[in-house]
Amino acid sequence: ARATVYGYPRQGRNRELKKAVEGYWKGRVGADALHATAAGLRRENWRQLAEAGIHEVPTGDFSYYDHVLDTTVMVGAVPERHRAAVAADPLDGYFAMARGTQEVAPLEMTKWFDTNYHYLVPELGPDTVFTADSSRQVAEVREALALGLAARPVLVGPVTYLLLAKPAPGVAAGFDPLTLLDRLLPVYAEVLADLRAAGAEWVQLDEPALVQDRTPAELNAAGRAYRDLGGLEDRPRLLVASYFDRLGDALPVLAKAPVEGLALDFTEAAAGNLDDLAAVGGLPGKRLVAGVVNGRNVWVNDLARSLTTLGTLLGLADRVDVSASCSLLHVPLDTADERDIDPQILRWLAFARQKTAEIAVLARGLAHGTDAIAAELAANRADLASRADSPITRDPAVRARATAVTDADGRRSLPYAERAAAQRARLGLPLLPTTTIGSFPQTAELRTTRADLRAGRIDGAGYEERMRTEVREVISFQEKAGLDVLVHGEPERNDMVQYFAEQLTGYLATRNGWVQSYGTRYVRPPVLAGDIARPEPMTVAWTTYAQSLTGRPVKGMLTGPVTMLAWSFVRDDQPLGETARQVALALRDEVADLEAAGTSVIQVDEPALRETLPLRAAGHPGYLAWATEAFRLTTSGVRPDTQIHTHMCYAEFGDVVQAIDDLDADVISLEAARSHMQVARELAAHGYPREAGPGVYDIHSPRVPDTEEVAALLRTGLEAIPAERLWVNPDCGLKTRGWPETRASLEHLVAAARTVREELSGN
Ligand code: THG
Ligand code: ZN
Repeated sequence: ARATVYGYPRQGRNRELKKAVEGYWKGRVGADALHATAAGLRRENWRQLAEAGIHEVPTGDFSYYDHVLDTTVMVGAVPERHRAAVAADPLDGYFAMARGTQEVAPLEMTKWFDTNYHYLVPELGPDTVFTADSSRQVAEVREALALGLAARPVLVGPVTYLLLAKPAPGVAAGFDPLTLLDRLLPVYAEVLADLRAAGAEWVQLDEPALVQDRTPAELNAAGRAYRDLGGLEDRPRLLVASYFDRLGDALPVLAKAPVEGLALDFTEAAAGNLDDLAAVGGLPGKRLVAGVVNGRNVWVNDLARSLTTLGTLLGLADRVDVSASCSLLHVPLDTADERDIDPQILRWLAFARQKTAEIAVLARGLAHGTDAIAAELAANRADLASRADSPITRDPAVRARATAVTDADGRRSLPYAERAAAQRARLGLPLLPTTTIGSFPQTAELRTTRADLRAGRIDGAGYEERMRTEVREVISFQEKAGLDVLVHGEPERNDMVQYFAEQLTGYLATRNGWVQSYGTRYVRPPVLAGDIARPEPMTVAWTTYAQSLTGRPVKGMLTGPVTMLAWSFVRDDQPLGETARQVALALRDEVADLEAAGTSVIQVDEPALRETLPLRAAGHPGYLAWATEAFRLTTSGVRPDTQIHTHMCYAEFGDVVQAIDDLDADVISLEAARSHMQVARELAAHGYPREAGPGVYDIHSPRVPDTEEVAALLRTGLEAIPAERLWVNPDCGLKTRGWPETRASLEHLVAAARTVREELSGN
């Protein structure tokens, strides 16, 4: 048995790649220096992999920005509007596709399956002409071979590439990119021939799109693709890889295809693959790469259990190799950098570097028997036992409280109509009340202040005073602008998940646990490691300070339990719903403390509710049940006259509108400006009975909308939502914006609300 992985974190230990790429954008780093940094990072990754005992290393998984964009370049599907830039300079053209320029818009970005990685969406149409450019892939194979390593290029497979694409601008929305398969396959054939010539024995084609619900036509296309590619004479051996879920109906299709290997996910997320594989009679004559180490979570593997799975698989394929379930791109690099985490707890965690070691051990165990890895197995058993027995993972008080939760805890004491009357009486807001989503610009000065605190250049008291100054300015601006429901602006928060994770027991924040979110942007997802408790209030002091400065209501701002889970690494030793319930109970206490301190409006954000939907429809009801329960548990303990708001960032939420209704929030704000209030119509069509603020200006761009433009959107909104239930707010938080455009846009927003109020009262 051999050990392998499908991909490794690209950024480098100190995010050297981010620095080099951003330096290149600013003109501070030349192209040669950027290429040299990148080559050095690839070499270091391969060295680490080889040293850890990985026999076959991936190539082509590295990227300056995104591997799907790299695939777009490889198949020559550069959008019309970017062709001139790419022709003038391929590297600058590449970044123009990723980020846009003054003149042209970038490719759209969206989530890579249900991970927190975002890729650039290919734009295709009936006129798309594909041409092969294997240069980058070939060069990386040569680099790895030159180091004496067995190199396996990893490509996005042709079926997944097309299934992830969307119709190019100007192409009919009904255009199905999969109709381009016959044009795309010859290009893949050419790349495969080039890779073989470069010395690659195997090539991996990633087809994660096949783990989603697929139509018979799509499955047929997959069958045809691999019959064609498998039938080529001049090609390396082909390994078709799947991950994130079971292959289901696609398994028999690929098992029959004339390819030499399949890679399957054997973690819990893909439960069913093992039985399905047995049911199709295994993969006689083929290589099976078994993803037994979870590639997207951070827990140490249960080595004994993985060996049992691997042992079962031995009878089902010609040859069984060991891997992670997916690319290690989705986990941080190395636990060795986490000096703030208790060393005992750190032993429960495995980042990319530790996972490669686990894979190598499992491959040795599979090849030579458990005696060959007895020491590793014993140490692993001890680590797993210490986690299972730890008071951190078993807090009796937290567990007793979670067990005692009743349905009544998730229900407001009065129905919406009566709450709305009580809230109207308490808040005394005008028709079409104006508010913002929560954050105000995170200026360079604020970030520097935070860095000063970390570096010890200022103390806690100095930091808090600077933050209070910012809150005073934010409140004063909102009063002058004439907003109705104010916010404190969140200057003290780094990240909307990490900020809370740092204050909750059972949650671990990392120092250097960076994971790529998109391009050069990274997040440090905290780890839900133990039972969750809130030792003391987290936000009350900031909100009450802001409230002390104004007579208008100041909204309390919290991140909801679903988003807390979605943007963290979750426990794998209990159902997600149980973890969500613990987080919800901690947040429920925060809500209660805010209310007791006099807060009349509390917003619980759930931007991740829609994006966390499971990949297959069969998983949706179970997910939505625990997600809704957790949100309601967080928010239902309040008095009828306390108004609960929520916010979601995604415009496409048609498939979760019932769940949004089930949240029973009094007010919801949603992204809507770019779709001209489409969500307002969707809410109306659903019969949504409560208040809503479809965003009236797009905060993703520095453009300032004028008053009449905002007023026009409000009038459109009023066609779907009655004036008594319509709020006026931007699309999303303002933390990425500058002050000048924020000031002007909000002044126009308030003016537009006043104009439309007058129109309503004039009638
Ligand atoms: N927080 C967390 N996860 C998220 C988001 C978030 N996932 C989805 C979405 N938002 C991703 N968006 C971003 C936007 C900006 C950045 C990262 C992800 C970003 N990162 C800084 C960087 O790489 O320079 C680092 C930020 C830091 O210092 O923490 O700008 O909002 N958890
Ligand atoms: Zn948002």
